[in-house]
Amino acid sequence: MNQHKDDIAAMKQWLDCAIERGAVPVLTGQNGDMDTIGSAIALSAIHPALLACGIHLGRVAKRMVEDLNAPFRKISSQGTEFPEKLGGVIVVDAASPDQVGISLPDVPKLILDHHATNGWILQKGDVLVQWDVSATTEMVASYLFEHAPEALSDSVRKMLLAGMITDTGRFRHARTSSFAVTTKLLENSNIDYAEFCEEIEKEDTNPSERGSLLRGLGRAKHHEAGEWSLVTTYAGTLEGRLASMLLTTGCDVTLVSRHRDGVTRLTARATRKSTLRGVQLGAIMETIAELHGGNGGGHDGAAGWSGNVDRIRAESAFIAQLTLQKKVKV
Ligand SMILES: [Mn+2]
Repeated sequence: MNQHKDDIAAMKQWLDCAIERGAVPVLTGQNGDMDTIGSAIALSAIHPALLACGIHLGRVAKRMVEDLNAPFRKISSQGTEFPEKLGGVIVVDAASPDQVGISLPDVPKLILDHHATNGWILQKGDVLVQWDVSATTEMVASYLFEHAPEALSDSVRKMLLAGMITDTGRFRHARTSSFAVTTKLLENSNIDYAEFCEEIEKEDTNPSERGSLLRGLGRAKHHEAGEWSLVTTYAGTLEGRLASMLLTTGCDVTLVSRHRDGVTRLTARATRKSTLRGVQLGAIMETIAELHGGNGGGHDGAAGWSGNVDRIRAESAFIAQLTLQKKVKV
């Protein structure tokens, strides 16, 4: 696509200038999922001035970083000191500044994102690259193929693949372009795809987490939300996994909520069939943030919100918004 070609050129230009000016931290989204971490680490491989950093590593990402001994710096949400000579910052896979979890320094930014909704406000010198693709690692891979093929070691390829595999739900909702990029990542590598998939899927829950998942399943309730079939429940941990598990019951949408220390968090998932027919979870979460405060957004099929209203009210707000989304004939 021509737009993508222009974006890659804009990235190249931004990166060349930033690297000349000084150090360039590559900041990850605060959920620390495999897509954001894999994107940051892979992009950082193009030049020593770049370093992947963020406030949190999710479960899969933590294991991958440890296994591959990948360079990643954990920073704290407050009082992070950046190098004095900062060339700029890159933010990967975060739909808005508050999804990074730290206050960003006032330097030129390069933002790479694939969310349907976004809350970035650009200043002079900033570049936002937003593609309608399944994973941010797909964007980073496209850049590396073009401008830094020497950086594509097996470890870097694995980081990119892992982001793709997790963000597409093991390719269940991958766009066509994801397959082409994946093929290119596997070609000329020593990666055994099936073995690598198993490695990523190795689910290592502890007994207390398994208990929490099972209780979450036990509490699940079915609702008719307008034209959509919705299953809701609440759980104290692993909400994303629980939401995905519930989707296999055959409903259209699932919602898992949790309340801890005065903060309610909503995690929703929808089937591809329902997003094709009009479900837009990211838009629902954004609306909840407008109506009830807090932060919300994401993709059509996977989104979240967190804020200060109680769990029941947040859940009702979600059901009300989902009810408003009309089913379109396809
Ligand atoms: Mn992503």
